[in-house]
Amino acid sequence: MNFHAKLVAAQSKKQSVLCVGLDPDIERLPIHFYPELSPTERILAFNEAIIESTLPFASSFKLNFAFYERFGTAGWDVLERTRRLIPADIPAIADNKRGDIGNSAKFYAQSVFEVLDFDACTVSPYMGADSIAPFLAYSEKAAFVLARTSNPGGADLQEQKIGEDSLYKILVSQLAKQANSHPGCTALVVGATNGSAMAEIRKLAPDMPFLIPGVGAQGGDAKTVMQATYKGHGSIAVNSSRSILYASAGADFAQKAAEEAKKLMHSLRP
Ligand code: NUP
Repeated sequence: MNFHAKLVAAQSKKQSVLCVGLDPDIERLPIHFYPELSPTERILAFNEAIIESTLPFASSFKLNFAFYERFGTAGWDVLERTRRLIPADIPAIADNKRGDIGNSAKFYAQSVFEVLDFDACTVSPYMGADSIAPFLAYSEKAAFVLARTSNPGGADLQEQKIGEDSLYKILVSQLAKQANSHPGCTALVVGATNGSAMAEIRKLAPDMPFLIPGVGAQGGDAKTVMQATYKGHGSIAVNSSRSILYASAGADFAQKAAEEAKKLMHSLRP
């Protein structure tokens, strides 16, 4: 089953577009949670508790590699073990933002899709089509291309005008055309913090799946996201990390994470 079919199946089963972000920040872990363990083993135990408690409400999980790579080999090990904790029928998305010449990109693709066995990953479009192509060569997987990001600096380049159009619109138009030859594989990252950009991108790419981060800690609004982008099961995966992971700093963190995930899931219904 390819990434998109898996996402459609998980979203229709759970009636949820919520993607729980596993971005564990050791400084924010509950202080009394396994204090005897090493930082990376504490992170693994934390992730396990979060996956278990939020699973009823999550139709995908996303791991941002920064939160693991910062610990070197021990962090990489916990990344691999966390990925294996995600059930096989739930899409696992790697947020690793790759983008390099084709000859190098093919090994980044091999790493994330074959070695780590993620169902999808994020890629930066700055180096052009040949830097993304090695990811699209995996017909069972998907590449989410950064289109209009949620951060304040996202406007610096993405909103630059080239002729009549902004750079991000030119990018999306090009990708939407090529998406037909890679159905379900070419997807977009669209930040939740910019309502008009979300709507513009949906117009240009009516059939492409969107990964939408920025709801929760970054202030994106669930209702605006749904109105601007939702087109049925598999059309969007809405990510939130900090608002769920750190809903409580106490012993009840897993329960509070589940409550927050449930609340967000309900606010993301059409
Ligand atoms: O445009 C983007 N905005 C964004 O926040 C693209 C991303 N990949 N992200 C990632 O989504 C970010 O790096 C983090 O992993 C997650 C959002 O986390 P939070 O703001 O919900 O805690």
